[in-house]
Amino acid sequence: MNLPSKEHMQEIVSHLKSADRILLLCHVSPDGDCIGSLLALGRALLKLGKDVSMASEDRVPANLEFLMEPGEILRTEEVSGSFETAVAIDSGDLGRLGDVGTRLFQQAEVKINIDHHNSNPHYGDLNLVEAGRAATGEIILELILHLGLEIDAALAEPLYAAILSDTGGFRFANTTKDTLSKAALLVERGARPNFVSRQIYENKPLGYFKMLALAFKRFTVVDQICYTWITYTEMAEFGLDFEVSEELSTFARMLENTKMSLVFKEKEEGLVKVSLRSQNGYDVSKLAERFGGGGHKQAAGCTINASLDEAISLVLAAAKEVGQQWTG
Ligand SMILES: [Mn+2]
Repeated sequence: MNLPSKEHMQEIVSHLKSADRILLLCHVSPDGDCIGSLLALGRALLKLGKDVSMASEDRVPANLEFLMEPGEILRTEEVSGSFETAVAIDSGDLGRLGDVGTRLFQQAEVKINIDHHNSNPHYGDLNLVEAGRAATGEIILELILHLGLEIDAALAEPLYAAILSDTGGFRFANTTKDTLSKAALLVERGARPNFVSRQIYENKPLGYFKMLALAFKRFTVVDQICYTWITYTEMAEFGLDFEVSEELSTFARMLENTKMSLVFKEKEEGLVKVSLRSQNGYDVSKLAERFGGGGHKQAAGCTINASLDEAISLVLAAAKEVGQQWTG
């Protein structure tokens, strides 16, 4: 594989080679990209003999637990000691690290920011931000190769999971020839495509299908905008963790003749997470930014402190206004 030689890449490589105590952090509501990237980089640095801690502010979702050894990823509140280097992974802004995560990051002498979000404000001392990448996992793969390490199965599988997750199973517009050739390399090195897909996308409890059925029944289309919602009490009745509701957006974006989809997920009373998805290259990250969120052009999110009804009418009104300006 040919490796683009980049100044910031080289700086980070030489810093990591000389660093000793390294803390790796992923974002709140961790997804396959950040967990896979975190594990791969953490394991790579352990191979180099570094003292590495990996931490997540929130619990690792059940469908990603197969990637890790028990206890391999700490909760940020369990992290102790000081770190000379902290690496933020897949976090579009500093706050995405969570309250404890942000504090740990800021306490480190050297702060490294590795990400692929367009809106990333380069909050690290060293930044490796490549918005053109489908997944942070792609950047981490290159970083590991630049560190001079071989990719074995223990590195390949989490990286494969990272790329699979952020391309929606190699279906989203960010899937490129380079993405697929990286995935092919990872399979060659021991990643198991069918096993990983089954763990991440299938293997669901019955309550998952009941939740989908309810949310599907609520699909409403106005001005080519599809929206639906689920409440926290419903999620509890179905025996599901909040994170599982994230997957609703994967389905909402499948609807024909729509410009965008909005999924309103009530996390608790008065707190609603909104997932925004668009088709045909429309930019929903701008819409999310209006509500203090952000993300990618075709996939973004925001959190609103309001009742479910209020959040729906607020975001829907803004979406209608933005949607009217979209042609194509
Ligand atoms: Mn990502």
